[in-house]
This record gives sequence, structure tokens and C-alpha cells, in this order.
Amino acid sequence: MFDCVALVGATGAVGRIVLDQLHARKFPMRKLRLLASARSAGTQVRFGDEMLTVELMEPSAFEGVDLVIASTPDEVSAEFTPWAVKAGAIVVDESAYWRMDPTVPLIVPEVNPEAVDGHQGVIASPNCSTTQMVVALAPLHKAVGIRRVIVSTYQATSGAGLAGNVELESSTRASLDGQAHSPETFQHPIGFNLIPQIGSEKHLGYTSEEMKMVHETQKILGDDSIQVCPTAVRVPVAIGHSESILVETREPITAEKARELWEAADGITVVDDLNAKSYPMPRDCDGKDDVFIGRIRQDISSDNGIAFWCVSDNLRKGAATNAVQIAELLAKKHQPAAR
Ligand code: 2RA
Repeated sequence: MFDCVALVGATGAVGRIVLDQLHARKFPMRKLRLLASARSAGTQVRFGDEMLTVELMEPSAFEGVDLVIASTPDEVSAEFTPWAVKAGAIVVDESAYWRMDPTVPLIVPEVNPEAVDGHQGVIASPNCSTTQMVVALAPLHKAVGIRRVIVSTYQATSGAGLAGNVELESSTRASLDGQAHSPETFQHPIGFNLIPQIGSEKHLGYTSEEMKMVHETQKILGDDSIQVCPTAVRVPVAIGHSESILVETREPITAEKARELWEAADGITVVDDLNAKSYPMPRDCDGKDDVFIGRIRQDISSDNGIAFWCVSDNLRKGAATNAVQIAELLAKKHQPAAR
């Protein structure tokens, strides 16, 4: 049981779901405080039957806080995290800022829960497109080893926050009305379109989003030899990232064995009957916490390959749910400090 938990970023797309999850999962805490920049301070936010007032985030605001769950841009995390750690809090951070810091565990509870023991005050939650992929990859990696992953993503507009969904609507409406539309959040109009760029150029023509999938996957699975070749694409879907994944394994594995492993794994639901037109789709996964897997096939172009389709709610398992699950791991180990 934590005495005091602070949520940073409660008014954002992910923060709202963190609040719902803390309430729905009866997170063990005596008090919840909401912290934000001056722009949101003073806002009233519902938590169950209570209305909480968002407080100004400044160094002294973290006094007495045991645990921080944060969903903010990278530069905000860089500023406030040292304040929180200095005040004695553990920070579960959803930004990209700390993820690749060697002193910071990067955790997906179904995959590497043991990494929680190595924290030095900060624990990072991965990028949404990585999280759902590693949940799917982990059982295969454990059973037969993974040599290489080729992944194409189909990422929802909510990955870019509330503004992404506002732009999906306005761009779609403008297209239907035959009007021009100037994009602000995305590089091009997203209505009736696909945009093969998420983030900026990072390495050899790969974007920042794509390179996150490479480095975060290796860190979470604890194996730098895994090769990942990603293509990240923004699609006109509001919620739910989809991924087409081809895995080259170290030892052969059949599609039937892969299905068995996924059916037995925590956090995975298999939806896989092509003849019944049954496979995961973003509309069906919206609002759910699992990672959904379907279209499970042997790679017909090589001996050691499995191809599959993977969908997950990017705001839930891709962000809020994963952070709350990390906080639950911490809660199991937490002894209230004498202050
Ligand atoms: C996106 N993965 O979908 C990003 C959000 N972290 O834009």
C-alpha cells in the first residue's frame, strides 16, 4: 500500500486512462494527487466519485509522494523526474526520455518483471509499438530463440495524443466535403490516407519511432543480437495499433506450437480463424488491455519463420495499462517508509 501516489499528466489522453485504471483495479494507495504545469493547474478531474484538483508541479510538490506515474513529453520528464527522485519517490515514466538509460529498467510486466528489482528511482515504460510486439515475441524467444524480426506497423492517430484524433476527424471531414485541409499534427492529411513516417529521421533513413522498436526490443528481451527491421506507418484509425510481424527463429517452430505458446501466455488473446473471418482488428481491441494475435502462419519463404498479425489498444497496454501494471509490481514490494 502506498501512502501517496502522484499522477503527472492526468489531463492527457493516456493520463485519463491511468486514472480509470487506478480506480478500476483498486490500486493500493491512501491518497492520489494530480500534478501538472501551470496551464492545467486548477483543473478539476474526476476520480471515481471524487473530484480532484490538479496542483502545480514544482520541486516541493513531490514531498511526501511515494510513487509517481507520469505521462508527459520527454522534456517535461527530464525536468521533473530528478525533483521526484530527490524527494524519495519512485517514478514510473511513460516518456521516451529515460528508456535507454542503462540505470533505468524498461519493463513490460508479462516479459521482464524481475527487472523491477534493479531500479534506482526511475522505471520506464516502453513505446506503444514496442510493448505489444515484445508481449508477442517473448514466448517465442523463450521457447526457440529469435534471430530476426521484420515488422510493419499500422499506428492509430491517438499515438500522437488527443490532437491526433482531432486531426483525424477534421481531415476526414474535409476530404468528404471536398475541402483542402492543412495538417498540423501529422506531416500530411491523414483522412483516407497512410503516412509512412512516424517521428523524424534517426538512423540510415529509419525514423525515431522505428529505432525505438529496435533498441527497446533488445533491451526488454535482454538480447542485443536480435535484429529488428521496422517500418512504422500512421493510419486513419483512432485507437489501436496493428502490426504485421515476421519472426525468424533460431530453432524451427510450427504455427501450431506458436499458437499454443501464445494461448498459454499472460496478457495475450489469440483470435485466429481465417475461415470464420476471425482475426484481431483495432475496432474490436479498443478499450481492452490484452495484446491480440491472429493470422498465425508458417513463413512459406523460409524454414524457421512465423508470420502473424498483432493488435493492441495503444493507449491501454501500449501506455496506461503497462504503467499501472509496473506500479502494481512495485506495490507488491513496497514497505511504507517512516517519514
Ligand atoms: C505514436 N508511438 O504512435 C507513438 C506514441 N508514443 O505516435
